[in-house]
Amino acid sequence: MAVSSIRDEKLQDSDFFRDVLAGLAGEQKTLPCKYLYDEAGSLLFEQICELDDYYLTRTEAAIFRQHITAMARQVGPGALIIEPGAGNCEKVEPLLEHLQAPSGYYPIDISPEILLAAKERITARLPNLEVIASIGDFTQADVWEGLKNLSTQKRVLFFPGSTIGNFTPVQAENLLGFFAAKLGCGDGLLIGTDLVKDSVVLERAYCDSEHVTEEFNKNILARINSELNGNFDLSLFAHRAFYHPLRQRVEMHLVCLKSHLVQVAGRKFEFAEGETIHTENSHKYSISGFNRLLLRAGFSPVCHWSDPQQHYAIHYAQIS
Ligand code: AVI
Repeated sequence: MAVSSIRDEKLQDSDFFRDVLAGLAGEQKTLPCKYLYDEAGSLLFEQICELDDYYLTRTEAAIFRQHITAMARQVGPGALIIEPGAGNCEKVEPLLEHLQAPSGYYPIDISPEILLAAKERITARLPNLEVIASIGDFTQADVWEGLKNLSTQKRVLFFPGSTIGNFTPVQAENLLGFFAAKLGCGDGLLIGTDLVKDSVVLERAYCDSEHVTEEFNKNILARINSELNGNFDLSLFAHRAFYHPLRQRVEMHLVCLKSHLVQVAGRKFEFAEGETIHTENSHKYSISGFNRLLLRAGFSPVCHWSDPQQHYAIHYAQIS
């Protein structure tokens, strides 16, 4: 068999291939936001986190800094901290440092390089802490298997970054329900959410003046071009992000500027002028709205910490 046809077969077997083709075939074209994060997309996201207009990352970090002692007290002694989608594990470090005799740290991530480098860094800083790195997709059952062999007084799931906002409320409820099923009575969840606020502040965060979010959004088309043999002309699409008050979310789209045909993996897709590809939702919650979501998923809300401007919140909830 020729090398190119083996490559094509592999390509057609991938989730990326299936999801992109299905997403572009719909009435409202969509692309799952998880595909924004290839290597280039992840670097652009890191840049977004540093932007003045993108308040989320620095606000969450400030809340952690200010309330870390109270958070550690709430988690309690002897806890095992589990972090799905841990990445470089930087956000959890202050918490690990402040905990009383934690029984271990169990980060889960799809990138072995990033996770193993983080494990080394944490072990050098906290040599008494057992770090058990689990490599894989945190929505899959196998990456949680390692927990069965670990005895602990209490498990606490750490899920910062407002990642939960990128799921629809129904998906978020299912994901939190999946997390709840990994925990037992008295176990906890420490989770970051972006709060509902003035649409001007929200839209500035997702339409930043330095155009990094625009580049991040368009990068998904570049990724399709290089990985799925697409021929998107990036100059024929514009970045658009707006707050939808009824859905309480910022929607990110790519707007087609001129009607034309695009080919992806040999399939043709028609684009009309003004038509959009919906690339991301970023849901915003009130405190009470998120508490209701926690309850539906099987958690009892305990407390939350916020910043003075009420832009962002970190919630602690438990299984009771
Ligand atoms: C990863 N996630 C929480 C970000 C957010 O704010 O929804 C992703 C993002 N999209 C555009 N800017 C940042």
